[in-house]
Amino acid sequence: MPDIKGSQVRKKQKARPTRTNMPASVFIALGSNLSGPVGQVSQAINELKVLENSRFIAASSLYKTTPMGPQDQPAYINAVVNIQTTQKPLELLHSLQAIENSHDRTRDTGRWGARTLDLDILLYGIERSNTSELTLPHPGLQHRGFVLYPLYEIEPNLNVPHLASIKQLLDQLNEAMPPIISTKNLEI
Ligand code: A4P
Ligand code: MG
Repeated sequence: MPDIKGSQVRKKQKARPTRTNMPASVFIALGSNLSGPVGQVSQAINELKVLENSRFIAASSLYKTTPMGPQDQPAYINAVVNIQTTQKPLELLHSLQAIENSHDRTRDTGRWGARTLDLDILLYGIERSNTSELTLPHPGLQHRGFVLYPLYEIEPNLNVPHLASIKQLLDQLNEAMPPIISTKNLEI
């Protein structure tokens, strides 16, 4: 006699969507202070809109921010994008690095040096990672106004996994909001 009960159970388990195929909500920080930063960030946002196996949810405004780190470098343009993706965390990191490279990103400018385009994964769902290749949530998230303000703009009710609400993080930071760049009438 075939084990009908067992095979039905197995069938049911097979039909159920597995957690690994569920899209994750991901927040990505964009930053640039070289080679036309407004254009660099705007173009990168367009590239994220068509990222493979992903759905674009929202993009913040563009913020003009004072450099963190060495002060003898141009001001930055920063923004945050929210996507849903079925790309796995490391796969996504490599996709973002490929976009950085296509923007002529070099990695020889020293710590916190000027760059054409930086794409950092701030949050990948509630995922935690503690390797040097990928740290999640991004370790700088709660210390950076240029990340928290655009994040707050697109998700004001966000509870930052493993940290606090976005409002609490902004209160703790106690930093003025950087100016928003109007991209109307701008050649980008
Ligand atoms: N890496 C680990 N975790 C992550 C993550 N969550 N997302 C690894 C992305 N990458 C992650 O990155 C260095 C390594 O971090 C990679 O190999 C990756 O595997 P990188 O992009 O090559 O170098 P980086 O960005 O210069 O490094 P770092 O230290 O992350 O710099 P930050 O923290 O991004 O700071 N001032 C203003 N106003 N606005 C800015 O955007 N950005 C920086 C760079 C300095 N000052 C700034 C700004
Ligand atoms: Mg980076």
